[in-house]
Amino acid sequence: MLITKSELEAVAVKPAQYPPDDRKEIAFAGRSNVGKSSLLNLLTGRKSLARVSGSPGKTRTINFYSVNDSFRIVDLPGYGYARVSRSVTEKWGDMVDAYLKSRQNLTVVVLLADIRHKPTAQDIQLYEWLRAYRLDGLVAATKADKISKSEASRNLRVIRETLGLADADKLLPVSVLKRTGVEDLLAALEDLLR
Ligand SMILES: Nc1nc2c(ncn2[C@@H]2O[C@H](COP(=O)(O)OP(=O)(O)OP(=O)(O)O)[C@@H](O)[C@H]2O)c(=O)[nH]1
Ligand SMILES: [Mg+2]
Repeated sequence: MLITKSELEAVAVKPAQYPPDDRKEIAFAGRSNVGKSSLLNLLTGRKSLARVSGSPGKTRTINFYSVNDSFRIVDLPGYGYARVSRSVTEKWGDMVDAYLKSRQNLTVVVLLADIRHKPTAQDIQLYEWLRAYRLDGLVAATKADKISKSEASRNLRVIRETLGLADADKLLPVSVLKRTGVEDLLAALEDLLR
């Protein structure tokens, strides 16, 4: 799949602000700072379509991007970011929960996990939830440029085991810095959108 057109279509903090559920959506979910917005920019070939930051908690709204006029990629705020007040954190969670639980046209959720770290309890919970709802899921292991090849294959095994991925489940290493893993990810998404 080649992405030839992408644009911000809607920004939402509640369901009334979502665009119509007339086409399939792929959501990017994962911890704050894991690289969701960066990966969106890499896939769409647009450096500053989504805002990226070195400090966690950059994306605070649910951002809907129209892609090729045919489907959407939805950039979600990250979880597990402690430097905001508890009530803000809860609202954040509720906002993402409402999207994940109610969106009829949500087809695929890409869970992003930092290749350097063991998935957290929240990562595990999200992945289990996706399975329970029989949503198509795949996992992208981000920031693959940060470690050596041998370390990467060891860590990919740990991520697989910790999340309880089945052999058929996809775990794809990606690096925004080195621009690697994009084609495999796009091919996997294309399959799941069919
Ligand atoms: N080395 C390296 N850095 C990356 C990569 N992907 C993202 N980053 C950096 O990680 C930081 C966080 O990236 P974002 O894309 O803003 O992360 P996010 O998951 O959208 O974060 P929130 O919006 O807070 O949930 C930025 O400083 C990025 O430049 C990667 O593949 N390699
Ligand atoms: Mg972001």
